[in-house]
Amino acid sequence: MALALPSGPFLYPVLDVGLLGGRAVGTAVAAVAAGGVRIVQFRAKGLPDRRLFTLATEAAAAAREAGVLLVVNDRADVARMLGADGVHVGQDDLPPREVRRLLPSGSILGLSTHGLGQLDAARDEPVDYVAIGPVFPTRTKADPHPVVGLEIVRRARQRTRRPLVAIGGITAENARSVVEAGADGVAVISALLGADDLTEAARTFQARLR
Ligand code: 3NM
Repeated sequence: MALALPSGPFLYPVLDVGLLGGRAVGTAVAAVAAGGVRIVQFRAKGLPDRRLFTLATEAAAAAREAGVLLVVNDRADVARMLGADGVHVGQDDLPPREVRRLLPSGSILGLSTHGLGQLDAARDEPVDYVAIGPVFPTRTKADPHPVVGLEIVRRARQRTRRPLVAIGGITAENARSVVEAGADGVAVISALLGADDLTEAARTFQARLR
């Protein structure tokens, strides 16, 4: 059975293990789940594989326990080993078509895009959602693409019927504008992980989305 993305505007925390501020990744998964989140992404860049695998295992156990969907950034191999619910790939990662072949049927596959050209190019890719960003300036990515802004989110909405996830600089304050521009979901790193209370931050975010 195909796994379904959350319905209605959804918050999609990207749990970057380099930015957890001393929290264990499993604790972070449980905390956002307690705040009502239905889907999380595990992201680890630049770690040795064995360490990445250990952390991803923790995240997967916590996600299963909390009943939230777990998407693994980039690493289809790790997602498969852990029986995760999906994979998110970027433009420079393995091609979605090949990743799809590695995953159990029904898995969630997402693809990052950074403008309308890439969005159009993704039309025939076997993905379940497309992400677009950065919508606003972000300091989280070392070398971010140019900001696309809300207008590109609006135009992206008109060009695809696929679920659209916006990312980059999204906060509880601006999240509503992103949904009004047409995003189905908002993927967020620093505005969540920078909060002292992740559960409360997730709740506040979601209240603003609805
Ligand atoms: N991808 P924050 S922007 C991981 O544009 C990532 O595809 C982006 O972090 C893209 O919520 C980004 O802290 C960073 O701005 C998002």
